[in-house]
Amino acid sequence: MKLCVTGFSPFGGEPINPSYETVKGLPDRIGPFTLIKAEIPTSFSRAFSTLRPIIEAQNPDGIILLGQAGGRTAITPERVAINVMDASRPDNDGDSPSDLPIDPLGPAAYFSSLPIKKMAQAITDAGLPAAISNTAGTYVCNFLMYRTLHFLTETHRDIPCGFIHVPFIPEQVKDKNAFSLPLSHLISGIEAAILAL
Ligand code: PCA
Repeated sequence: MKLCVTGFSPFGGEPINPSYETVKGLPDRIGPFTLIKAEIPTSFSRAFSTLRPIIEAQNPDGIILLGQAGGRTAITPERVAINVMDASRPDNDGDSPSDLPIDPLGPAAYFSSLPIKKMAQAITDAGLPAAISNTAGTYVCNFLMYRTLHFLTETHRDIPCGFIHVPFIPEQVKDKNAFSLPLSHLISGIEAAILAL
């Protein structure tokens, strides 16, 4: 079985994005899954156009999208993506949509189709902090989760798909007063979540 796991490119002046660092650090096989790894640009216009051909070419059996949520104190499976783009800072192409729908004809929201409670429990059982998040924000991460779930629905691909936000790693917080988790912990937390799928 194939599992597509993605992380984002660095944004907001950060030199790295812990979500893609985590993706790179995951083994190529986890349980029954062979991983298909990809880096997604932190860009409203290019994020889904990067992921879509991968889904079409690979027909994965599941999709886990990862992103950075600096300031969060746990690995957080997201419950829902909403049909809103409202950027508080420009994306990597300088776009900052304000109060716009992702798809004017789309539903207000899509729920994650990952077993988020089971995944959060598996991360906790691995000795790491986890919590369900009820908002993926209104920036590029929420956008990618919404667009991907919308595409899977429209193309009748009935596969589990959702988003997990990860905190900063220690290298990023030397000049900030913010929570971080070592990259090795992010990797083992996400590995535990994948095994719970
Ligand atoms: N986090 C941002 C976008 C890219 C990322 O890693 C977000 O939460 O929207």
